[in-house]
Amino acid sequence: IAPKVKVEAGEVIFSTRRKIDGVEDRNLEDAIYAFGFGNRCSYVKPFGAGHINETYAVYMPGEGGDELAYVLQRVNSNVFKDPAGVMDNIFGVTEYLRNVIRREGGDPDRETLSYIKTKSGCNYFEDSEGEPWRCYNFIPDSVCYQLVEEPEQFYQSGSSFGHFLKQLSDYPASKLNETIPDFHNTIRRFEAFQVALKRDLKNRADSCRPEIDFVLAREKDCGVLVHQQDEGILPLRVTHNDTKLNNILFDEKTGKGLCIIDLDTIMPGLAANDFGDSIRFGAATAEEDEPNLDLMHFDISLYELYVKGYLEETKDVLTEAEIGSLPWGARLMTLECGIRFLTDYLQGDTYFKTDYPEHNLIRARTQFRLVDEMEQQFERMQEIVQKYTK
Ligand code: ADP
Ligand code: GN1
Ligand code: MG
Repeated sequence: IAPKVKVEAGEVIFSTRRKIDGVEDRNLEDAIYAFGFGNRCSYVKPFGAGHINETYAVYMPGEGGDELAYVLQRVNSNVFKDPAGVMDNIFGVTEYLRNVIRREGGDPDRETLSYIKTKSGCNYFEDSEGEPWRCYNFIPDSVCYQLVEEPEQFYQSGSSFGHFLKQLSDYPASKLNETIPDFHNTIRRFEAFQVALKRDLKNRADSCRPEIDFVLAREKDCGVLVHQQDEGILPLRVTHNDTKLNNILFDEKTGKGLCIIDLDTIMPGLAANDFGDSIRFGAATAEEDEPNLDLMHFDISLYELYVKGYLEETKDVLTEAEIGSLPWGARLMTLECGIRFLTDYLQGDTYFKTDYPEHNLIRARTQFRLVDEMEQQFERMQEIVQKYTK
């Protein structure tokens, strides 16, 4: 049984009531004032477990004491070179979603994020070092998980991401900025890996020969979906592109999928990639950075639950070719993510946040373990998709 791994807030790092020893972040403080919380804010804690942005929980005085009221994020400008473009996408998509949710009879304040403008009316704040900050309302009575705790959660996750695809199916894709070019172009990811390997900047290649060989043996696989996209067999849709379990909030009371978060990478993309990224992260028996590979397996029963939830929502929207491409999405998003971790390891950890020198290598290994097991069970994975298409 998987351990409970809810996402919790850390220690107080900023407070308007007392000085916090050893922590001073003028930019964080400036951001708090820029969004108008100023002295009203009680305190701030680091929050979340994303690999890219810095996330903070902002507490305000409430009726029953201090309450987590806002989520404040410093956007990683090394990853997102055009923060204004990112924020345009986010404001555009969330405003659109609010209307869709209203029409569905849902609650737009809970089922999508409500971003807040700065006091001067901008959709983000640029600090003294030029780094972008943005802010949204925390959704009360919601939880976020690093691992599937109850299998039902993964069914909910499939259903939510499937529903999200449907909600955005008429969103004008031409309005979207491509926030990270070629984000899920697996061929380009393979090429970037080859460059990193050739340069071997940190002399790390010798420490990961089996992993390097694993990737090199799968060069052809990298083109499977990209070619189908180029040939027009697979259509582009508005996709989320980062559909990890920890990018969805669950309703604490009902346990149902509530709100999709982390909208930075919403771009035109393939349905198979969104499906696949969810499987990569959620249909696994251990966390992405589990050092003990014996604990890491692809759980095909979780896969089946996700397929069920996802196809219940999307089977009348997706084309036959798209449905057929879903199992490949799982294999390739897992392979691609492993390639990205390994590339970052070879380059010296400049992209993903790491806690220790081998962190990216450990992550790459878990992904390749999953790929290996998916390859072995691929026929079964395809049968399961067919089963829920009828
Ligand atoms: P990143 O790009 O760094 O992943 P996210 O927008 O996904 O940024 O936020 C980082 C993490 O913060 C999420 O994975 C989640 O753990 C946590 N988080 C963000 N918003 C909430 C929320 N409203 N409730 C609970 N956790 C949240
Ligand atoms: C990053 O930001 P976060 O932690 O949700 C990454 C994803 C990877 C994921 C691996 C913008 O997601 O593409 O799949 O880490 N996001 C970006 O855990 O690169
Ligand atoms: Mg995230």
